[in-house]
Amino acid sequence: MYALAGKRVWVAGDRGLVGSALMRRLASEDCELLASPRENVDLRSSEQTESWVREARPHAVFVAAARVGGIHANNTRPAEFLYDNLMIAANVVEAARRHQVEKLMFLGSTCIYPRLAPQPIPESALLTGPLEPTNEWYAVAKIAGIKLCQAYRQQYGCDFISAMPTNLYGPGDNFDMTQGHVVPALIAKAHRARVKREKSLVVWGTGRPRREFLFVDDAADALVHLMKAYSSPEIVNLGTGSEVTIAELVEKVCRVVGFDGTVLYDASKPDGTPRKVTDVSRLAAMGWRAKVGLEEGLERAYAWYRAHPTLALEAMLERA
Ligand code: GFB
Repeated sequence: MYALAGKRVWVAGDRGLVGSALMRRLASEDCELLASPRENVDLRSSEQTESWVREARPHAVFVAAARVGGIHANNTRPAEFLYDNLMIAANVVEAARRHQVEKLMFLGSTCIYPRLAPQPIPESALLTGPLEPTNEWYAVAKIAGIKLCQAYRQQYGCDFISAMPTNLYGPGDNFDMTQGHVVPALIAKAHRARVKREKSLVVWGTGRPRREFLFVDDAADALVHLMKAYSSPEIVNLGTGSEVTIAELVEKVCRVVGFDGTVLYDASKPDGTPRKVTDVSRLAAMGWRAKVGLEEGLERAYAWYRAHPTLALEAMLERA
């Protein structure tokens, strides 16, 4: 067991979806929380990362900082998704080694697995086949991050571990209708359609892909659990083990938001990987399982979105 009590814990990416959930979750641990100031510390810079870690001297690090986005963002900004995520992973891992960080948790993603991996996807599927082209740049950077943790453990004895969260959603998400992931984008679209009394809502792709969605506060809880209880080079999936089609997700989002118009599918937009549901037995064997179901999670995400009217307004104005 690794005790967080009395430790300085740095959440890299504390303002993002996962990072902010980690900050909420870690508030109930008896540790000192550190957040690097965005204005002075660009984690793509090795000098700035190194000098922050040298001064802050964290005992433990969660690497939740990343360039992230939905299928369209991934597909259209390959250089940023590859470069930014490679640099963040390399800089944080190396600075952590140099300054004797006791434990580091690197966050990957389930898009690291082959496009046609066996379902539910076991951790052993890593590097067994070609990646999904819409997000291969992000996936390659995340695979490099995993391999850095494994290499630093092997060569330097660093206690660095990696977890692979499935598609996350919840408070603090990016509700941008073009750049965000499917859950926040659909919430924003359905909300706008209801408020503007539009007759229809356009959903990308065929509606047939299957995805697994994990509420972000559940993900943060699992990450803290692993930080305390897990120490191994093997990666660990973070998910619920259950899946829905995008069409089923759309129905649920429309119900939560109160939009009852027509749903149109734009098949000119990519579906991405056909199916992605994780095998969560490794995490379950460590005594952890998800608590928040999809309906409840969608309600909580929508409540957060409505409580942040500037975001709701921006989303409405953006495509108005
Ligand atoms: O969440 P999402 O963008 O990412 O899309 P991925 C999931 C599915 O929802 C795709 C469909 O089949 C989309 O075509 N979809 C329908 C929409 N309507 C929309 C919409 O309005 N917005 C969005 N974004 N999707 C991501 C990767 O893949 O998964 C990332 O690109 C990351 O790298 C993340 O790994 C977890 O699940 O396809």
